[in-house]
Amino acid sequence: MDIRSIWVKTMNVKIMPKLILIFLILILIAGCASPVNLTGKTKKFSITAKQWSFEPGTIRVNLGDIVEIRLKSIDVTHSFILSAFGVNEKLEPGKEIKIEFVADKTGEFSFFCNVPCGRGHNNMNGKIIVA
Ligand SMILES: [Cu+2]
Repeated sequence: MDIRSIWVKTMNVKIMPKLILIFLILILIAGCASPVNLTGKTKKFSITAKQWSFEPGTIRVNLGDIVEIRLKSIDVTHSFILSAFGVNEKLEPGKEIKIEFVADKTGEFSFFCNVPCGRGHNNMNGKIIVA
């Protein structure tokens, strides 16, 4: 038996149990990350974008709700970015857009406009609270 095969055997004995343990822990973590229970409710909102705010600026839903939001701008082009739920919509004046997503995590998630729309653009944001 040469030195290399001894080394390979030793490493297998040392490393394999650790790899198996890591594998089992990963399976356990995956099992705990269970999907959110849906409430079966659809919460509907209408949000108006205007220089330089969203009205309403805060909306509240429950974990597991389906959230439906109708969005429109009543003056210039804005956008509605809600990254936490993969929403990125441009809001052309006068056109209504409907978005829908599942509130599948709790917390406060901000939304904002990323189209430079004038003096108050940087303060044009709001939040969704999922509890
Ligand atoms: Cu803007």
